[in-house]
Amino acid sequence: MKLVLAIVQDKDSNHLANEFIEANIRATKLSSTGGFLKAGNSTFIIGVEDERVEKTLDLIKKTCQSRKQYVSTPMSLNVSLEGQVPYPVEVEVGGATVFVLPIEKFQQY
Ligand code: 2BA
Repeated sequence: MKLVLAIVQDKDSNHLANEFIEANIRATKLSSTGGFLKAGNSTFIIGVEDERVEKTLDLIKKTCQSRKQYVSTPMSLNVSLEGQVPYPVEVEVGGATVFVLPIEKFQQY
């Protein structure tokens, strides 16, 4: 069994949750916040049998789109902008950021 952690954009999260229900893949959706944009996103926790991991990844890949977003200040630059007009910087936010981890034990009580 594997634990799939998938960080997706809020715009795709309801569609993805419905795809999981249809495919009988059990998932928990958490509200999360991106560290860089400090904007809301959704994190799915999915415990899934090894043989269904690829199906899970396929659903995430087909459902989640990458989109461009604009940040009004170059937050990654550690410089003072005093007296300067912030300008929009384009970032490409991925369709999904996915981690697949081994599960040592799975119990339900
Ligand atoms: P955020 O941290 O809000 O990042 C949103 C997008 O901003 C990123 O898209 C990337 O295009 C850009 N970005 C992030 N950090 C940057 C930096 N230091 N300099 C320049 N641009 C930067 P994605 O890479 O597709 O990430 C989407 C969301 O997935 C992230 O939202 C974060 O919540 C999560 N994420 C991405 N990589 C992660 C990782 N290694 N560990 C944990 N969470 C991650």
